[in-house]
Amino acid sequence: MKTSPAHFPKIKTIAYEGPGAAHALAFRHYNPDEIVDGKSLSEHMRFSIAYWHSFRGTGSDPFGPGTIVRPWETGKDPVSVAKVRMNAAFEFHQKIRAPFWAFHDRDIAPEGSTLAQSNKNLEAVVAHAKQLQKATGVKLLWGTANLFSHPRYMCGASTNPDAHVFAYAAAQVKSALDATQELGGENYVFWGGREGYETLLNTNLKREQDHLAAFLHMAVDYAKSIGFKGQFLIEPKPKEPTKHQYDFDVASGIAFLRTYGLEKQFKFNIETNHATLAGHTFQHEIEVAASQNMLGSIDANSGDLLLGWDTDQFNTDVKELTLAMTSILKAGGLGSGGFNFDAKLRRPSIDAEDLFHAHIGGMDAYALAFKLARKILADGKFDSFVADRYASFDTGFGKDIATGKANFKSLEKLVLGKLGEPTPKSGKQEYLENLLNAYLHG
Ligand code: XUL
Ligand code: CO
Repeated sequence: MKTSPAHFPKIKTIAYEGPGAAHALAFRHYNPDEIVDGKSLSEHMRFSIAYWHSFRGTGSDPFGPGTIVRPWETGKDPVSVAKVRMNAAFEFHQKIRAPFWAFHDRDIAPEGSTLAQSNKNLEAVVAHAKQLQKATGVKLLWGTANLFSHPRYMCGASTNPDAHVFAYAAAQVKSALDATQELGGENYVFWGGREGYETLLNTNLKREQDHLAAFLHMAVDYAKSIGFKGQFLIEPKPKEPTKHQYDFDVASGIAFLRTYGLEKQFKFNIETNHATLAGHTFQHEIEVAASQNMLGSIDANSGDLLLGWDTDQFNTDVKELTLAMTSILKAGGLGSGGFNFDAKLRRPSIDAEDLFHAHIGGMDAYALAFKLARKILADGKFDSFVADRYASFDTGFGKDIATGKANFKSLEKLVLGKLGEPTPKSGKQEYLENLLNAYLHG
């Protein structure tokens, strides 16, 4: 299919040139064709581009309007503009060599004055996306519905005190699921949007959580009815836009899903900036999800700890990503998930070229982290240290504790008898931090 005229005429497909690359517009660590364990790096990383940031982001912030003006934002009506914009997006995917994309319904197609009109717009753009996917080989990592921008959702969608808003949101997600299914989406994401509260003075917390669960059950049932085989994902975030979001972090997400019998249908889409907003590290959230076999996908970005809000920056922190990668690889990878760059350009980064620099930086940092994590795991030094640290639970009375054969009385007998006082053992944190630095910096 014809996607010309080229929207990025000055930029060629980004080549892998290795760590000594002479050009800024080249990969230093991400070689999509490199084979690792019988699979290409492209297949391992499953990089995805967030449509909302890269193709709908304008650089606006609470203090001023957008700064980024794209030449492709023209056309006779909003649906035509949406299609041209999408051509630019798929050209970008090909040049940056990202095999997946992710969208909200309202990112790709304009909201109409009625739900029927919005659905019509969405269907028209989805048909266009389907052709572009076929022509380029780019696939859909996940779809989702924007249940937070329109004023009707100011008090939430499924947790809105008005059942009418719940019904509207249900109808919207029904169409978003249809769109995701039509485009072969491998996952469907629920990020809480405004599912939370500003004040308990006007909020029935229990009812809102019950309604959120009812909504998710309806989504699961509908997905089943249309034969959608993708993975459902919850994306936790502790605050912003509401003061308290119900999907606070992975641990509270697990408790919620189990409480309402949804734990078999959902995994987690973990976002770095959301983890740090919750007072956790990125790696912590991954470990908590992995510990319950609920690690699904990653929204790859970072925050700025000095700012303290969801700045959604491209992550170039190799140390943070290497630690995260060790946990992801130990968990067996992301399955149908991927690394979705839910990250946006800084407000003054107004050139089309900046979009390339941003994604090159993110992809290279993740690819390098992947390689370092593989080396760390292959060497096994940290793993054997940790295994040794818990070895007392592998034999004797420790094994009895781990296997449920011990009890307070049997243990008391041991301590009063031959065991006596335990011998303190060092946790060796500084030694381990130095070991990690040796992997990162030689
Ligand atoms: C918001 C956020 C969303 C979700 C999709 O903080 O991360 O963009 O990823 O709704
Ligand atoms: Co996100």
